[in-house]
Amino acid sequence: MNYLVLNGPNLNRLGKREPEIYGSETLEDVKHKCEALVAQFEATVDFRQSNHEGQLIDWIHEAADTAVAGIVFNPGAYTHTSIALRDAIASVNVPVIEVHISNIHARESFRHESKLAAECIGQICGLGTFGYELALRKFLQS
Ligand code: CA2
Repeated sequence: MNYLVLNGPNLNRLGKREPEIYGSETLEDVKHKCEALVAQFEATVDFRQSNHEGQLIDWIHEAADTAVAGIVFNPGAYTHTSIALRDAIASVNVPVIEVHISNIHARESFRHESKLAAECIGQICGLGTFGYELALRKFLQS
């Protein structure tokens, strides 16, 4: 089985600023933890980040065409704005779990709504980077 972990805009800055909100791990640290987890199940993971909406859409389409078994998606601020990403998720037959490091419901009101969550099988937020591992574990046990 192969899984895809997608990260949206500014998440390449993880661990460099705002540790009180996002913790001190870098995205590279999260990548290594995800790789170590799936290896225990003899699965693989592609861990990617882009600051560009169109690139994220192309990767979601590619996942469908390459039989990826599940997508863990932290869409960053596109969560709250992007109908195009919502349509991309709806256009593929690949289960998606939305993950947020912070508790978006305990932050500014503009972060409370997700345009994407209704097209995902579930949403994890507020559990730090552990949310990525939880989402992968859900796929691995399916
Ligand atoms: O909590 C999350 O994972 C978010 O998806 C992170 C996004 C934010 O817009 C969402 O509302 C919630 C922001 C990602 C930017 O990451 C930073 C990392 C380090 C320093 C500053 C921003």
